[in-house]
Amino acid sequence: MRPYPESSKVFIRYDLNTLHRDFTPTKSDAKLPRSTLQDVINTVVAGECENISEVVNEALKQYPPLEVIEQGLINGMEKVGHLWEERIYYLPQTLAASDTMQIGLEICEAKMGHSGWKKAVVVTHTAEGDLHDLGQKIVNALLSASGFQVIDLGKDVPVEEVVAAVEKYHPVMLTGTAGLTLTMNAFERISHELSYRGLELPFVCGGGGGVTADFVNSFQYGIYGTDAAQAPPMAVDALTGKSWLEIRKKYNGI
Ligand code: B12
Repeated sequence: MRPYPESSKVFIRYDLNTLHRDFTPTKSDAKLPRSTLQDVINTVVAGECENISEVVNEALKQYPPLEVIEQGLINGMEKVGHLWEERIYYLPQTLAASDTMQIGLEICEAKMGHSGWKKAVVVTHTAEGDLHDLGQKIVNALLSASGFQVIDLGKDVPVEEVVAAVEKYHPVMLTGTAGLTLTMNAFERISHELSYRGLELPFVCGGGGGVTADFVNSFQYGIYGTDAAQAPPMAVDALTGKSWLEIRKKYNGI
């Protein structure tokens, strides 16, 4: 029987290798010496869950946890965000990178003893009756990478549960994803409930099926998101005091 070839030569990362980028520091990173932080960045970008504990622990010997989070993990995930926007990375690479970042975050947070470095809370969900949660997972990954605390309610979330989460966590923004024309009406029901309870906040909805700008803009607080990559800048707008109407105008033009 022929022996198996060495695995590193079997699995070639054409996505990364053909880019001729090794994720060495960019201009904005120039102040960073080639360091363990760079290893953290590279490990996140490559989505190497199996290696992240070791490189993060190495980095923690040199840098405080907050720096490992901001300069290493988030920096790496920001690069993944760009690769996603450029359509170089697809779902599997993005989710692998996000999982890798999460493992690193947990190690750093355990060392800090808290997760108080987060900017603000965003609640995300996939509509009641709907299992199409891949868009939401990307939204979660990109928001966490940008320093937001994501309350991930998951998929097929009843309307009342979404409203209760807004009441409980006071997020700066709520997001909804739906893949089915049949389920997207839950967004409208959520909007009515929020309005009834005086809970005013940007409610950014995206997805497939019939989820269109016309539909989302037809209910109060609704802002249409075409791409998960819009979620972090929208949340930053909300955090810096822009109203849902201002954010809607900026992104949907009405
Ligand atoms: C994968 C898939 C499934 C998987 C879902 C797995 C999962 N964990 O998500 C499974 C197998 C479970 C599934 C089941 C069904 N599916 Co299906 N599915 C798909 C498929 C092939 C891909 C959807 C997808 O994940 N796209 C990729 C993600 C990343 O895209 P996305 O969610 O739209 O997110 C992007 C944007 O919309 C945006 N976005 C999304 N949310 C948000 C939020 C914010 C804040 C922002 C800013 C942006 C944003 O950002 C993302 C990109 O960056 C589509 C067909 C297609 N090619 O689209 C059919 C499709 C959605 N499914 C369909 C159907 C009919 C079904 C079933 C009813 C089939 C059946 N008879 O059982 C069931 C329903 C199950 C249920 N109750 O939900 C139809 C829907 C038709 C319609 N108009 O309603 C489609 C369109 C297929 C078709 N052409 O008929 N499906």
